[in-house]
Amino acid sequence: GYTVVQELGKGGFATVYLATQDTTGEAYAIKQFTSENGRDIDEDKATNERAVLERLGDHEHVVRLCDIVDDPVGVQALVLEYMGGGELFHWLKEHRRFSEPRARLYTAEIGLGLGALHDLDIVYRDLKPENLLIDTEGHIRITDFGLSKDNVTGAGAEGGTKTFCGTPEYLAPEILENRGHGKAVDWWSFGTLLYEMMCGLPPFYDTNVQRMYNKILIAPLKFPSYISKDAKAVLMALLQRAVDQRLGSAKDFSEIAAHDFYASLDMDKVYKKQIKPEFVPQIKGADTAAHFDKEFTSEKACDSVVTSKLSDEQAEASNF
Ligand code: ISQ
Repeated sequence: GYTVVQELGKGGFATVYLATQDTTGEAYAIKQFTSENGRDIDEDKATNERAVLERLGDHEHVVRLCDIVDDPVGVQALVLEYMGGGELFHWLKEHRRFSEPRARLYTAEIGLGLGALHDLDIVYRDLKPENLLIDTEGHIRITDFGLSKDNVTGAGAEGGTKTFCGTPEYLAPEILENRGHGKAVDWWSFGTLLYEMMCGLPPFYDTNVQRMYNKILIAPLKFPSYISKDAKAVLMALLQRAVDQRLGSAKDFSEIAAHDFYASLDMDKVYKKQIKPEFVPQIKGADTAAHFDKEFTSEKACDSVVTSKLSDEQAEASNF
C-alpha cells in the first residue's frame, strides 16, 4: 500500500498526492480522478490516461506509470513516478525566462516524448508548462494524458480529431478555426512553449481571450531583440499557420531535431539524459514538495479530499 503525505496539485479532473510506498518508503505521486464537485469521478479520463501510458511503455521523457491502485471508492488511481523538481510552470514564473541552451534542452527532451506518442498515432493536445515536470537532476518529463487522443494518423485534418478543450494560449489556429487537427497541433504548442521559455510570455498573449484568439489567427510574430537568429528561424517554422508547411508536419520530430537551433545537441544523448541540465532544482531539506505551488500544496490537509468519500474506518490512514 501507499500512505498519502500531502496534496501536490488539483485540477478539474484529478487530484495528485505525494505518497510513500509502505514497504520501501519511496516517494510516488498518486493521481486520483475526481471531478470539480468531488463526486462524479471521470473514469474515462482515468482509463484513457492509463491506456496511453501502458501503450507507450517507459520513455525517458514521459512521467512513468509505476502501479495502479484502487482509491478508497474503488476507482483506479495511477501511481506515477514522483518528480521532485515540480512544474516547469513554477520555474518559468520564478526565473521569468530561460537561457536559449536551457530552453533548447528542455524542448529537445519534450520533443522526443511527443514524437514517441505520435509514433503510436497519439496526439497529446495539452502541452503547457503546468504539464511538464522537472526531476531532481533537472531533466523534464511530460505528464497528464487525460486529453490525449489516439488513432490520429495525419499532421492536418485527415484522420484528425474535432473535439477539443485545451489551454487558450497554446491552441493551434486550425483548432480555433475548427479545421480539424492532427499531430501538427502539438508542434504548434511546442513552438508556443519554446517561445514562452525564451521570451517570458506566449507569442500571442493578451489579457483578453478573444483578442488572444484573433492574434493566434492573424497577428505577425514578433521577437525581443535578444533572440538569436536560429531561435527566430525555428520559432517561425513551428508557429507556421499553414499546417502542411509547419515544421514537424512532414517527418515529425526528426525534422525539428535537424533544425540548426538544435544542431549542438546529440538527440541520442538527450534521450538518455546524458546532457547535463544547467539548472538543477535545490531540494530544500525535508520539504519534498517545496517546488509545488503553495496555492495547491497548502489548499487542504493531506487527507481531507481522500476522506471525504470514506467511512471513518477507511479514512483512518488515508491510504491507497
Ligand atoms: C509527479 N510528481 C510530481 C507531481 C506530479 C503531478 C502530476 C503527475 C505526476 C506527478
